[in-house]
Formats: sequence, C-alpha cells, structure tokens
Amino acid sequence: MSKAKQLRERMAERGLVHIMAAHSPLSAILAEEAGFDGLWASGFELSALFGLPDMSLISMTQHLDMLRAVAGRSSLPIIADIDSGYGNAINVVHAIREYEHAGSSAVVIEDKTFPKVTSLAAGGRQELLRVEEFQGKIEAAVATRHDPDFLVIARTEALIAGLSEDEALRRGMAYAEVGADMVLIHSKKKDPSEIESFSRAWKGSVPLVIVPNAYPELEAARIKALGNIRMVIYGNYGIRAAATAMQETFSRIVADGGVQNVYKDIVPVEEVFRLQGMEKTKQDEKRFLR
Ligand code: SPV
Ligand code: MG
Repeated sequence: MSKAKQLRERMAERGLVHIMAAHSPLSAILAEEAGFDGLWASGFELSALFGLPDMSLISMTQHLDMLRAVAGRSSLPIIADIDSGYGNAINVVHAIREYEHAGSSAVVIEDKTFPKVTSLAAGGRQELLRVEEFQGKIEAAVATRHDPDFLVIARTEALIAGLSEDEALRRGMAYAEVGADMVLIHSKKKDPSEIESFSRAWKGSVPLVIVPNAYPELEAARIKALGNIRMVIYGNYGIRAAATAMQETFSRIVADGGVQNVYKDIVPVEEVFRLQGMEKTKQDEKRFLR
C-alpha cells in the first residue's frame, strides 16, 4: 500500500491526522519517534534553515533535495509545501512529477502569485491568482499524479490577503470542484475565530486542512468538534523549537565562558549516535570489512 493510501486511511480511521513540519532528516526522525502521522516539508522552515525569508528564494531543487533526504530517513508520509507551484500550470505539471518521484504523498499548492511572500508576516504583500487560473493549476496537478491516492491539497490565502470569508469559501469551493482532494484554509488572525467560522460555513464536498501557527489555542478536541477538518499541520514548530534550544545553549556558553554547565542540559553524544544509526553501521563493519 502506498504511503498516500496509508495517509488517507489514517484520516478516515482517526478523523484527524497530526502533521509535523520537518526541515531536515534529523527533525523528521524526531517527529516520527514522537508519534506524528506525517511530515510537512515546509517552505518556511527550509527558508529559515538557510537564514532566508520565505519568499520563493529557495529553489525547487533545494526543496526536493531536502525532501529526498527526509524520505530516505523516515517512513512517514510527506506532504510537500510547493508554495504557488513554481510558476504557472505547466510548472505545476513538472513539479508534481518531481515531487511524487522524490517520495512525497501529497502536495499543498497555494493560490498566490509567484514569487510569494510568507503568509504570517505583518504587512506582507499578498497577491492572489484569478480563480480560473488557479483551477487550471489544480487540474494540472490532478491530471499529472501517478498514484490516484496522492493528495492534491488546494490552499486558499484569501483570508491572509484580507478578503472576506465569502471569497475564501467561493475559492475553496471552486478548487474542490476541479478535483482538489482537500482545501487548506490559512489564517493569520491571532485567535481561531476566522477558522472556526470558515469551518462552520464550509459546505464543500472535501475536508479541510488547517495550520494553527497564528492561533495556537485551537487544539485537537476543538478541531475535531468542528467536524470537517481532517488534517492539522504544525507549520513552524520544528524550526522554532530548534532556534529556542540553540539560542539558550549558545548564549549560556558565551556567558559561562565554556561548556562546563550546558553539557548537562543537552542530549549526550550517544543519543546523537543513536539518531544517526551508528549501531547498524558498527554491525555492518563487523560483517563486511575484511
Ligand atoms: C510553511 O510552513 O511553509 C507554511 C505555513 O506554508 S506558514 O508559514 O504559516 O504560511
Ligand atoms: Mg509554506
């Protein structure tokens, strides 16, 4: 069974799947060990890893290289964040071939123009595509996938761009009509009211996906109560957790004039060996090195 089918079955069984952002194979391994249902190959996280803003600066090749490395070290399904699809519908055809081949089980494509500006930044320039043009991109993705279970998730940035709930609903419906498997509704409001209201008003035939980055209090029980959200993506928590840990540790080392204190509060190197799969390599050495 493909990982895409597994992901679909898990959504059907559990009602809601929890997807963690991964910016590296190591973060993917940690997410899998923690018990997440899948990985989010986040454009924001990868941009931040390179110390760059999330504004279409990272190339498709860079993103694919990371996704392949992640797929090689994790058995979880990967949902690829392909932003606006790297151009027009023809670029989407190419992207879907590449991302499916690289080992992803789903893509999220957003209805913004290329180059995009990250969604949550205050005062960000947010330009949306015409609905018909974005429908063409969704149709291109659906027509190109090999595995019929590969999920094409259409993301509307209508609320991010300051448009009305009606416009967001109209866009979501239009994308579902041309074959999107799910609709991702994104909001930068600091409380979940926009998302809860959208979800209650949603009459589309496909379930919803949310990314509770701006409104963290919307937890699983409240999400499930809304009834039509099947996937929650924790979009920037991996890179923020990593930044917190490094900021604290690095500043303590400078303040302490050495590592004599911090070493007790970080994982021992043996734990890193475990995550690297050293044990297996030692066994392989015994077996094959002559
Ligand atoms: C990402 O993680 O790259 C996302 C989510 O697209 S957000 O950054 O909140 O737009
Ligand atoms: Mg993104």
